[in-house]
Amino acid sequence: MKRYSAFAIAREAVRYHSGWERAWHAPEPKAKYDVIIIGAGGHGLATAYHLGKNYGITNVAILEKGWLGGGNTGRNTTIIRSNYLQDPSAAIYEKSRSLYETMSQDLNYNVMFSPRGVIMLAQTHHEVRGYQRTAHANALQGVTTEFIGPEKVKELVPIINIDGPRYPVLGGLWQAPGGTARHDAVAWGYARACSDMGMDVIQKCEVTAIRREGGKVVGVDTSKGAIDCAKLGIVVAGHSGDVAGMAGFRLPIESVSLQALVSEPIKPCMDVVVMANTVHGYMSQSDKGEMVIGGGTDGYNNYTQRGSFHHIEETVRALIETFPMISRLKMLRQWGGIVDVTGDRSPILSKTPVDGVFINCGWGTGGFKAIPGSGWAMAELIAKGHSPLTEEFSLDRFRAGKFIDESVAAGVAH
Ligand code: FAD
Ligand code: PYC
Repeated sequence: MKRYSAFAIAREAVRYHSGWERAWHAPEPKAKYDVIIIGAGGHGLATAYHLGKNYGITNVAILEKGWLGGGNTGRNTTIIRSNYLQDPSAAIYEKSRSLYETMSQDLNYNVMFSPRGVIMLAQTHHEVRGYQRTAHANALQGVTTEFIGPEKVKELVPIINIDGPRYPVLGGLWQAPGGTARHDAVAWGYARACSDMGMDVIQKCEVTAIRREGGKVVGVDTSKGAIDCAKLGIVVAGHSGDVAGMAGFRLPIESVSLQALVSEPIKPCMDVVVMANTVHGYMSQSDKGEMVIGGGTDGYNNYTQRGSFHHIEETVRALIETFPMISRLKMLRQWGGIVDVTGDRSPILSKTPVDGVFINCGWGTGGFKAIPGSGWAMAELIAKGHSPLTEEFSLDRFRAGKFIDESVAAGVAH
C-alpha cells in the first residue's frame, strides 16, 4: 500500500485526490486460515497486527459481524492511562501506553495520540490515601504518576471548583504521560496495516457456531459460510459470554451498558482529562471543542447499545458541583456500548478448555487504553502458547482465587 505522507497530500491536492487507494481490501473468506480472530474491534485487530508484525503469521482472517470498530472501540471516550495498582496490570497497561506513543508512526496512520495528562480527583480522605498508595506502587512499577494537591489541580484545570461544599477537591493522582487518541483511527490504522500484510478483514460476517473435533477447534460457521482454522481468537467484548458458549464453555463475565455524551462544541477550556470517581463522572474536551462526558455503568445487565435519559441526568448531576460551567452547556448526543465486566475488574487473556481457542475479554469499562499492549501480548500467547504479560490474566485465576483487584483503578463505577 502507498504510504501516507505530507508529500502524498500535496501530490493529491494538485490532482483532485484521484490517486488515493482503498485503505483496506474487502475480500470474501477463503476456505481455511492459520488463525481466525472473531471481532474487528481494537483488540482483535491489534492481535492480528502483532501476529503478522512480531511472528510473521499472516494467513489470518478477522471476522466482524458489523463494521470494523463499530463496537466499543468506536464508542469509548478514549482515555489512555496506566495508573493501575497491581503489578500485572501496570505491566500490560504501561506497555500499551508506551505503544500508543509511536502508534501513528508504526501504522503510518495518524491516530491523534494526545498525551495531555489525566487526573483522577481525590474528593474524600479515603480516596487521598488510596491514590497516594497507587502513586507509591506506580513508582515501584516504573509508571510515571504523582499525587498532587488541590492548588496544583486548580492550576491544571482552571474551570474546576475545588471548594465543594459536598465534595471539595483534596488532591489527585496525576499521570502526565496519559491522554487520549482518536478511537476510530486506531481501528482503521490497524485494519489498513493488517490488510497490507495480506490478512483478510471481513465485515458483515457473523460467527454463528464454533466447530470442534476431539476437543480441538477446526473452524467456524458464519453468515458467509463455513471457514476452517487451526487456531481461533475470540475477541468480542460485550458478546464474550455468547461466543464462548458456542465453543462450549462459560465465562465469569457480565455484560452491561456503559454510556457517554458530548456537549455542543465550545472554545478550548480544559486541556487535561479529569476523572471524578467519588461523585461519579469524568470529562475531557475533544479537538472539535465538545466536552466529552461519561459516568458509571448501568445498574442492570443488557445488550442494548444505546443511551438513556436517566444517565444524562445522573452523570451531569454528579459533575455539576465540581464543574459548575457544564450547567450552561447544551448536550449534543449520547450513546452506549456493551462492556464485559469480570468480578475483579481485570481482563481475561487466556487459553480455554478447547484446544486452539484463545480468549481476550473482560476489559470492561477500560479497554481502549489497553488495545496495543493487549494485541502485543495476545499475539504472543497465540503464536507461542505463553506470554509473560498474559500469565496472571488466565481463566484459571477464578478457580485458584488469584484475583487481580482493580475495582478502584478501573475508575468507572460498576
Ligand atoms: P469491541 O470494540 O466491542 O469489538 C468487538 C467486536 O466483536 C465488535 O465489533 C462486535 O461487532 C464483534 N462481534 C461480536 N460478536 C461477534 C460475532 N458473533 N461474530 C463476529 N463479530 C462479532 N476504555 C478506556 O480505556 N478508556 C475510556 O475512556 C473508555 N471509555 C468508554 C466509554 C464508553 C461509553 C464505552 C462503551 C467503553 C469505554 N471504554 C473505555 C472501554 C473500551 O471501549 C473497551 O474496553 C474496548 O473498546 C474493547 O475493545 P474490543 O476490541 O475488545 O471490543
Ligand atoms: O478506563 O480510564 C478509563 C475510563 C474512563 C472512562 C471510561 N473508562
